Amino acid sequence: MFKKILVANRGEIAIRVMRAAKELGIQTVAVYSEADKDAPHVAYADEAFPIGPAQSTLSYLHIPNIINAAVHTGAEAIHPGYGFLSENDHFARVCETWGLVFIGPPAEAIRQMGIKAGARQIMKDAGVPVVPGTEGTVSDLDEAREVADQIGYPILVKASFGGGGRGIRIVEDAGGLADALERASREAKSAFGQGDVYLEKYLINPRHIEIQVMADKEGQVVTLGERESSLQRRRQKVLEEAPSAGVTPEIRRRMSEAAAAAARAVHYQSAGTLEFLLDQAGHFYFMEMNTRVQVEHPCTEFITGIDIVKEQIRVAAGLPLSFSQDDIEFRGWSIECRINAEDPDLGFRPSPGTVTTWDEPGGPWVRVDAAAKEGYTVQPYYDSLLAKVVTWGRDREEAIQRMARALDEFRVDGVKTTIGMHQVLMADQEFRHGNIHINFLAERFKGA
Ligand code: MV4
Repeated sequence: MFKKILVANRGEIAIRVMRAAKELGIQTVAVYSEADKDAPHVAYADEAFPIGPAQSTLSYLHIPNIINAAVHTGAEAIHPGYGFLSENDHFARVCETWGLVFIGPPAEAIRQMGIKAGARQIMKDAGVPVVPGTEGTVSDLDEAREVADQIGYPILVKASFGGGGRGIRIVEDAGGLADALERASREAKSAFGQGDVYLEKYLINPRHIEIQVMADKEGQVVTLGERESSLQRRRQKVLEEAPSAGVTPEIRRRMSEAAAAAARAVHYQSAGTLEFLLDQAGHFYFMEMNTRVQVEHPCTEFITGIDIVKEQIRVAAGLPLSFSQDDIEFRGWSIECRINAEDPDLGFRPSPGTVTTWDEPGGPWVRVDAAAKEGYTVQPYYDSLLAKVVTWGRDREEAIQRMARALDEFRVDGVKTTIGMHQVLMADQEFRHGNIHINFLAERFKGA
């Protein structure tokens, strides 16, 4: 096992990773920008190393500074967390060059899944259902017209490179196709430096379901069930849960099989997530693979009892997963609410400032992963996630009641937060019935 690892991230996920390291008896190195000298992740670490100015391109995204920190402190491996360098295959390769272990999948698996049109083809070849659409990228307007006529409108134009909803256009009819292709391609080119696009049939009000997978160097691939993350606004996830109220045991079995086949197809290692869209008829389609640990991994940890980050570190050190598929039993229900420093009255604009009151919820089956406290200043440079409140219950109803109770206990002053929005959601009848889909929040909370 490693003696010392470096965590190339900040905030709650940096602390989450260091907690796993500590339980494994591993020393931790934090890195920090000039804005983060007094940040909680720095205080938590055994040692800390500065990596540059506040702006993340010059610090948390600056590969030479991070490699230098690892070499200088004698760390043997680097955990990238989520965001920042976590899905950068170039970074994974540079780590290798310097004799550092990247705690994540092989660089080649990251690269393959980063090219969305290519990932679609790999999945198709592996027998994983994909949304009807083009074979690879669109080469010209004639081809696009032909495919679109075949699959029927509405269709989506998607950028092959990048993600996060950039470079996506809905096309209602043949008249809008040329313009959408042009705009999506231009947007992708300016955002990701690459303008390739592909077409998919546009699914109406599907659920967004993802399967957690883990794999080790011995080729063992296990699946840890699904999470539902349909509740998003402007492509930002707001609330996740595991399992999903829309997934039957039969769908779960078939989706898990598809996810395992997908992971095998790219010789996956470490933790990863296969994203699917599930339509109202119960058909599911591969959308993307996330080759990192996700924000919402605690929901899966609650219903399986598996520490996903500890397993990532084990696998990176060359050890087998500590459990097999037969050991996995799902128990109860888990919900995660993302508490952001945002102002609901200003269209959820980020609300930086200094936290003057911080009273976290506690009690049975409530987990709070946070990196804020009294006196902590929310920086404008980074994302606005303040805390994740995660609850477990024997069933969905109990997990929701417990979340409502936990949210009521949570007191934050000094910055505006999304706690109130979650309280409204917990009381919403449609949500309580589990009748949700990817457009639910936009429809239910117009302007919210
Ligand atoms: C889709 C879709 C409907 N049909 N693809 C949005 C982000 C990107 N990664 C994929 N996205 C979507 N792809 C087809 N063929 C709807 C969305 C989508 C969405 C997906 C998951 C969660 C929230 C969403 C919100 C709007 C649109």
